[in-house]
Amino acid sequence: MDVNPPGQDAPRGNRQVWIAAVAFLVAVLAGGMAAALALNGSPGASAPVEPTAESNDPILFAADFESGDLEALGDTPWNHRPTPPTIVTGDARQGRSSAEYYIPANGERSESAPPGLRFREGDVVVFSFATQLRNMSLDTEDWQVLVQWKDDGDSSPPVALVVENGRYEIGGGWGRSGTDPQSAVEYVDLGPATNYEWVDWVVRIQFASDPRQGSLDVWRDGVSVVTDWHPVTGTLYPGLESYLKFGYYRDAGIQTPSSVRHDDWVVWRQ
Ligand SMILES: [Ca+2]
Repeated sequence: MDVNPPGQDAPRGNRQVWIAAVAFLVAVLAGGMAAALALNGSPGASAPVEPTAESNDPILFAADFESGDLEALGDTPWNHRPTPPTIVTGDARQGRSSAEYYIPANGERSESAPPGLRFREGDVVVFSFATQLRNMSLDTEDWQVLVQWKDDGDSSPPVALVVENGRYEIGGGWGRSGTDPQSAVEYVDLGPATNYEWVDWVVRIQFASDPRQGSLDVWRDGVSVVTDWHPVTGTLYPGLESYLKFGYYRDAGIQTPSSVRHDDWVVWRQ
């Protein structure tokens, strides 16, 4: 490229190029930082704190699995293919016990759907919980789901916390009615997934079928990893309510017997 057009002296031309190069570099760095902040969140954003007795934010659901029974999770045998969750003692995130969702070879799901949790247009709800993967196949593209904010319809959920290719991700949207194509899906990365490591999650969802209104914030181990993300398919599907399902749900073709432990679930409305 000729940086010294005829009639211009070389030193001036070089200086202009150098200044332009620096300006370009600054613009690229600024753009990169903005993009990184969009995905990774602002460093100063702190996670919502669980309501106190004096708070106006009502707690909708809580389960620490210390009582030894799973009654609070409701009775949904259709979610147990083939095994229901069990209470396990030791290596808990909180207290002594947690809930273990186990899937053997050729199994498909072991999930809980706490009764009475319904999410509608305009609801803003915070979900605080901890998960631990155990003996999970991590180097696979086969889908594996830990939490679903599931629509009432037959499609895949608008929002789900998943593990894929050794990473945690959150997103969804496959099968939303009225979306063209209906296979539109969008996930954002939440960092590496490692077996036998407890991870604390806080997920704040503004439920809306309009992508301009529906938004997600996520904190991982107290660090903001997603800030004000608006999935293109919204956080609800039009005309449908959503509910909460958590546990472990995966491609039935996965042969490895593995499990997911959950502990310290608290859900509240903001
Ligand atoms: Ca516990």
